[in-house]
Amino acid sequence: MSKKAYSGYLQQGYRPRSDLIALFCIEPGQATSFNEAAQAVASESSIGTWTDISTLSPRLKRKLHARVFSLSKKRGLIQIAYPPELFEQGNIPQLLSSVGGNVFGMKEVRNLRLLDINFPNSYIKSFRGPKFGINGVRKALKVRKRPLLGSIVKPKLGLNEREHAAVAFQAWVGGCDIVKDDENLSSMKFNKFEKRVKETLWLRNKAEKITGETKAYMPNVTAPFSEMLKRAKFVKKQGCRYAMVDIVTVGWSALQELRNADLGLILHAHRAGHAAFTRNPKHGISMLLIAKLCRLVGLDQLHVGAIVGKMEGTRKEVQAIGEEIEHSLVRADMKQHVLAEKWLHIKPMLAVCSGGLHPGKVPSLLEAMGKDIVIQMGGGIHGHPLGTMHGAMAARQAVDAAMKKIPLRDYAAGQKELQLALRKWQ
Ligand code: RUB
Ligand code: CA
Repeated sequence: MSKKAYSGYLQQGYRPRSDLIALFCIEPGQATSFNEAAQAVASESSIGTWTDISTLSPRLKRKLHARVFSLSKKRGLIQIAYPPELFEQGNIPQLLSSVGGNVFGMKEVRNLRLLDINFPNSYIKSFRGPKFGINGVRKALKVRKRPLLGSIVKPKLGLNEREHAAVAFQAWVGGCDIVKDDENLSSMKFNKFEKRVKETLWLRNKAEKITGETKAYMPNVTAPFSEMLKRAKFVKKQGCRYAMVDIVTVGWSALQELRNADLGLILHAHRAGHAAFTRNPKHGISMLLIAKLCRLVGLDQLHVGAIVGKMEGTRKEVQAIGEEIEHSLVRADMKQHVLAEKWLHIKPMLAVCSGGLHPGKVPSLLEAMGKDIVIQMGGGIHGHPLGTMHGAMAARQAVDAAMKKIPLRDYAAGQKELQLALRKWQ
């Protein structure tokens, strides 16, 4: 590689104005210095390549090159400023092909992690953001203060349409606000999408009548895009409030299209597969950034981790994601690798805590994440010794206890369902 080709991308002390800023953690590759690696990343993610080229005039380079303007070799952190002209408005795939593309495979870096991006106002303005956001979801479900309670029909695959609907019904009647499909349930031989949606909404209506509460179903519309859109339209026509989508496997282009179709559905984002690139703390893309992109695109609620559940994710990381998607002004926190952000017109997105939760975990979850969350339990409801309905009752009792700040053990004294749940899992 020509070291000369990657030179000229370092400008410490440069003050970004309308630039897009990316925060990376870098571990240089063999025989590469930290500064060289930083410049190689800035070059390849903006306008450069491995050798000098006659087609890149000094004038063009001056105008469009990215600048490494902050370096901390000790912490392995760099910040790069990119001229806004390098990014097409409202195009997430193009953004990631630039700052989250070739750079991850370059020999100049052994490890590279894209931690966060601060977007220029002009870029943020080119997205719609969530249609509903936290307030819109609360309004639709008529739940103002407490966390929303959700369940995932389990087993994740295997039930037929009627069995699926019956499980959802039990969860609603027991006290869940929302019931969702699991990430790998779409339209199966044994459980067809349209039939499932019809059967489940039928029992949703019945559950609403019985309980006097608003109940929601989140059918998983994940599929190749044209089919996904067809399913989302079908769902809307059937009187459903939500659609759920697997964000990583359908991809950014499909997500943008789904949001821009503006069907009036609350969009629930499941992140199955994110850990393939978010989990290694040294390499890949942070979940925080994935969450920011989902908010820009305009999904209404997103799985962010559960801290006390079955999936990886430290308390601080999950809290930082929760704050990033909820606040309109985010302050920089370099300890947590968070850049400042002004979200302008973009509404807050609701955090979904899920994965390995049961009633016993509700108070600590609420303490860590606040009450603007969806608490989802699959196993933690359907695994209740008395079955799904009692499991949902136990979960709702745990939410009520936590809202009243009464210790679960005390609250459970008068509530058989919660007592049994605590006995099994605590
Ligand atoms: C929940 C479940 C969800 C996970 C995904 O089921 O399977 O798919 O929440 O993880 P259960 P994350 O309650 O039985 O564990 O929410 O971290 O993306
Ligand atoms: Ca799941």
